[in-house]
This record gives sequence, C-alpha cells and structure tokens, in this order.
Amino acid sequence: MKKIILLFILIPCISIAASMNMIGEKGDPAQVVKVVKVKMYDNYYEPSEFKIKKNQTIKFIVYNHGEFVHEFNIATKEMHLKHQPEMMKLVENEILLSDRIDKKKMKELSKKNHSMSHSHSNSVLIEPNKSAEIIWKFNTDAELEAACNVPGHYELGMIAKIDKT
Ligand SMILES: [Cu+2]
Repeated sequence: MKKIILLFILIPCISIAASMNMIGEKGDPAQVVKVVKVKMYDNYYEPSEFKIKKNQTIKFIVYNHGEFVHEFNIATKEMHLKHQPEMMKLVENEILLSDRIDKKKMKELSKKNHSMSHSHSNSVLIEPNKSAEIIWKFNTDAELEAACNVPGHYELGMIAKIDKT
C-alpha cells in the first residue's frame, strides 16, 4: 500500500523536472540583478505582479504572513495544474497540514524516495511566520506565473503575474 502512494508522488515530480529547462533555471547568486520581496497572506501575494526582463537573475525573498502554509512556485500555468495532485498527496499523507509541514514524516518517506522531500529549485513551501528565498534565471520565453498549489489556493487566486519584457 505504501509503495502505491509513493509512486503517485514520484510521477508528477519527474514530469516537473523534465520540463524545468523550458521555464528558466536555478540562478547563480553572483548574477542577481534585483531582489524582490514578496509577502504571502491567506490567500494572496503582495505584490501580485512582478516586472522583470528576459535573462535576468532575480532573487525572491518570500515571507509568509498568513496563518496557513503557502507555496511560492515559478512555473507555467500548465505545470501548476499538473503539480496540484502532487500537493494533494502530501495533504492525504498528512505531511502538508494547514499550518505546518510535518518535516519528520517527510524525511522518513524521503529516505525511501528522494522526491518526497519535495524540493524543487523553482518552488518553496513556507510555514506561517517563516521565510525562504528563490534565485531564478529567466532565460526563457515561456509565460510564467508564481502561484501557490496548496489545495484550493490556486482556485482562490493565489497567483502572481510575471511580466517579462
Ligand atoms: Cu497558499
């Protein structure tokens, strides 16, 4: 039974990794040209739009002011939609709780399956009153948005537009 659950989580992670190069890449800290501070609330971002230029490397410092766990994930709309069932599995396995992440459980499961650690360079999952950083190089023409894929939040409009000129 456990094996089946792990497989469900593993498959979406692989598909996300495979499409990673089309959305840009993890940025080099030495090449950061702009630092953008983002505040997370229940359930929206402030600001809700980022203006950047193609090929820029941007550092996002994201702070969660909300009462719930939120995600900051840079991807295409299609990738966000594909990622959502994976997040649902984290909820079903009681790893992702409404106001915290059960890191012990996540660690236990990730010993058997590395993808369970849920670390992708284009996304961070942040507990209330905590912050995280993402450095991203926008060397892509793909239309991107930052969004939260915690179940229900995307539908509530927890999306920030990335305006690339
Ligand atoms: Cu959220």
